[in-house]
Amino acid sequence: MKIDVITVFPEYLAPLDLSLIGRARRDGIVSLDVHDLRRWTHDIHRTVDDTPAGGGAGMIMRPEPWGEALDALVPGPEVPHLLVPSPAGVPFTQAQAVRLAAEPWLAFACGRYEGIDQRVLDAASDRMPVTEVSLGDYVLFGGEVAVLAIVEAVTRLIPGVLGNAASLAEESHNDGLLEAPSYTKPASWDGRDVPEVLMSGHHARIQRWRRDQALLRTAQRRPDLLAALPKEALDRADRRC
Ligand code: 6GU
Repeated sequence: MKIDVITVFPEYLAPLDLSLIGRARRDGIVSLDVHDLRRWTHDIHRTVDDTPAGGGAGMIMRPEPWGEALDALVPGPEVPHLLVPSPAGVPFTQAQAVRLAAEPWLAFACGRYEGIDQRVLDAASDRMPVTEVSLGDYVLFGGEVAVLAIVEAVTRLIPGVLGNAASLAEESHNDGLLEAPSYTKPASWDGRDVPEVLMSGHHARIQRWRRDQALLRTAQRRPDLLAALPKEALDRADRRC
């Protein structure tokens, strides 16, 4: 997968050299380039923002550097899926991460200040898919932290990036539920024991316990997820829980 990130703070993306994503890049599974938007400015101050049309607080990113950046990075005929992190975007979910993991090329446009002039996204939409995505209902200074999160969520789904593919199947959100709590050794720590069922070696009972814990957790913490489950997703034992 090819990934391009356009930002006025390239250093913010430095963590993408680390850990499993760094290894995927060195292994050639992911090719990731971070571009400084100011490369496409021409004035002495390398200006990227200006006051909002119609008035109001904050600054908006001017369209010209963005237009030049996208022209330079996307000469065609192939085009990336352009993702624009924004608190006004559609919620980023595991389902979307799964879809994006199958794409050959992603580009991220990181807005700062109060966002990017809408004409940039409208013009880009004429030649490539564009999606504004939000991490959740809170406001960050800019899109860079969202790119770190999205790139991590997407690249770990690419075959060969994660060591153990089985852990993907068993994690939170895969079946629409939050994952059950997990434990390791020692069996007793500081007066607290690992739940006895997990020490039983009884695979079916363990599976049932984990499923019940997932249902309980999801009901307590994310009733919206439970309500969204299709009816067929719950078996008879689930309903007793
Ligand atoms: Cl994707 N961007 C910004 N700037 N703020 C956010 C966000 C994204 N998601 C939640 N808050």
